Amino acid sequence: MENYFRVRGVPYTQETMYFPESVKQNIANLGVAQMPTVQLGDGRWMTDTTAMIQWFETQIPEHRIIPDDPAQRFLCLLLEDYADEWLWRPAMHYRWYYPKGAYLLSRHLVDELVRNLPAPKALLRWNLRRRQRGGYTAGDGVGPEAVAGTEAIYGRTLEQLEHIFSQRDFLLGSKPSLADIGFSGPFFRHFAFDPIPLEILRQQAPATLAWVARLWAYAPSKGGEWVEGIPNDIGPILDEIGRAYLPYLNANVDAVAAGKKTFDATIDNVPYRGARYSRYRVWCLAQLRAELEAMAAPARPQVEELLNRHGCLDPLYARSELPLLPDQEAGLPFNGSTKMVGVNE
Ligand SMILES: N[C@@H](CCC(=O)N[C@@H](CS)C(=O)NCC(=O)O)C(=O)O
Repeated sequence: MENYFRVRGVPYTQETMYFPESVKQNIANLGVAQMPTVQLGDGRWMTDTTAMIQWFETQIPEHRIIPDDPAQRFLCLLLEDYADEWLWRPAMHYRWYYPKGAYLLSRHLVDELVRNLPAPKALLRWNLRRRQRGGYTAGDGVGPEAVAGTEAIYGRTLEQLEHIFSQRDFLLGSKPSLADIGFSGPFFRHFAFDPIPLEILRQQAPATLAWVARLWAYAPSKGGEWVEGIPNDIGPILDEIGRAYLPYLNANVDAVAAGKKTFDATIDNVPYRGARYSRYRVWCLAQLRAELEAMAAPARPQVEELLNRHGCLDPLYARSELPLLPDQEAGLPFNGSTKMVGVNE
């Protein structure tokens, strides 16, 4: 969200959320407790980066980061969703699995987020490590047999991005798009911040590390252009989405439809055991379909051909019924109905 505000030249101040006060405040203001939240100058509260960015795009027409070209627009939305909802998995893994990350980040987060709880800091840190592993790594499908496969996602991502950022400054050209902002989610505060993935990034993908900083330093006055159409070197990311992310979304749809709060799924040969179901991610899949269906000819058949070439079209439509709640997420970005994973249900 900060990268978005900087790229768009939106002035903001950052404030810490405190546990447990901010959780109560979030629920009262927004219906869900998650970060980041944004308070507008008129006092209104907002949640969910994806929905907030789309809302800000409608409010500030000049220098939009969602392209008008329908194929590029769809690509941006797909890459944003993938980076936000799937690359987050290796990001959480690296942060909480290895003691080096878990000790550093539990110290950092407890020092920053907890001020009034009358408990020893060491206990709070231990409890946070337990909570995060139980909610987001081992307790969200990444058991011992999924560790190597989860780390391989990061390795391939670095190869894909390094190739791109050795050729040009941003994913679609010489200025950022929503796709860059989506990838900044896992990169800016996770891969380029946490000790283990940062060391890998430094050694294996220096051009990608430079992109993290370049995005942070971008301002609308710097200008730039997008290329025409979809660059071929995005293809390997689309292959990955077709092989892994969309099949995961389908396994999640099956779990939500069956009311199974945890599920097992082998995705791209990686056995995830006891992954948490996510109602929010059913909505993500529905949004991607709706975007494609809203596209007119000739863009739609061209995009479908591209998706098909990279194994994304079949898994996008592999489930006929999506088990959405009535009006699910209709209140976003001013009111949320579900959290990212099912920890509030
Ligand atoms: N879809 C939301 C997800 C936000 C989210 O889940 N944020 C995490 C921290 S990065 C969170 O607040 N988790 C709440 C918790 O652990 O209880 C978005 O993109 O804003």
